[in-house]
Amino acid sequence: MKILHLADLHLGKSVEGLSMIESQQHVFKQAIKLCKDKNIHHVIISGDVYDRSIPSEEAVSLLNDFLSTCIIDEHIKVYIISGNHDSKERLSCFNDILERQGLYIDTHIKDDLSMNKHVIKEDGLVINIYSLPYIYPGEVREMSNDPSIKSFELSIKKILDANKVNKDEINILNTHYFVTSDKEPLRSDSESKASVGAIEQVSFTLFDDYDYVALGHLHCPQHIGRDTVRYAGSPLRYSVSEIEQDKCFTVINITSKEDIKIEKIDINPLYEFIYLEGSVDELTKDSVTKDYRIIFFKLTDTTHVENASYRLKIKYPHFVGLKYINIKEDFEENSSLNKEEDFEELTIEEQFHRFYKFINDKELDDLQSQIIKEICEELEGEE
Ligand SMILES: [Mn+2]
Repeated sequence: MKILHLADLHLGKSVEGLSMIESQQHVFKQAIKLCKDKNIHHVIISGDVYDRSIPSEEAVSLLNDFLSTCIIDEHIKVYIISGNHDSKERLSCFNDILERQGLYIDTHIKDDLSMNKHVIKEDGLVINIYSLPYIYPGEVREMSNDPSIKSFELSIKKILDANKVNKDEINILNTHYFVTSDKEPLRSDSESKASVGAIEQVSFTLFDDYDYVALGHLHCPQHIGRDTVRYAGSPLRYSVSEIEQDKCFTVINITSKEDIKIEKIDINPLYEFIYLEGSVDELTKDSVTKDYRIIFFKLTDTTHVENASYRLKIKYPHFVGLKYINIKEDFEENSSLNKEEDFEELTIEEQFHRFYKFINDKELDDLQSQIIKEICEELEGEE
């Protein structure tokens, strides 16, 4: 029995102004082909289906295409929970009709804290999929009338304690939280930083009763604590910090309660996401243009280059950003230069030397020093 685990689709997302919708469509095509090739009839999506609580029309239409192909054409059942980026109401409308077709979208737990449970009976196995969508501790505190619930950890423990699982059956939990072990998890800049902090950390040991924990939230595919507590990760690189991360489809292969194996299958992105390093002149020298790469430039120029973005954009249409690696960009915020006590006492020439070194992390060369000397002398002559 196989299940495809997906998460953090962030449909409708743009990366530095470039829409990811075609790339996301390309991922869905591969997902459907994978299900057909491997005879997979169940797909779990662990939250952050959309990038925003009010998704764009094209994002809604893309999800509709994917779900109808799965459910109507391929008879694949789909189990979705909401993440912190999703609107509970917008994601779960028409639920009663959809469940009859094999689409289960859970955005709430019940008032008595019980989670929705979906039972799969296949290949002689009974598998329960429990849905625990992203819920704030305050909501659980109110529902349970328990003022002691002040953290995510306590709120999740409260919910899990209210749901007794049958340990003779195979139990899967589909959820979307910042789950950690004693090892630091791999993080990305495209995760919402406001919602990934110490107060949100939940220990993987809370989920010991579940044979597989399908996680969403962190964008790097990885297991937490044990092999079967797992972030599927986002299917695409959504920020420069993810350039090095290999994105994959996670397939759960269940033979028995004791035998659950994970298979990771590479996702082929429509656009590769890479760094290119060099000066603006070097990077725009050749006539070859590489269209199918999203590029973030690390510019080696030591001064800001006029029209750099424009020149790069002409050659590299999917250019998403640049950084001058040899120039300090943050000197205004962290400037200590004019706070230096003796700075005001220096001559203009000395001040310039110090300023140049502060910005460029090196001294003026002989020719530059000579030019500055002459300019300063000229200025002094005018006074
Ligand atoms: Mn996410």
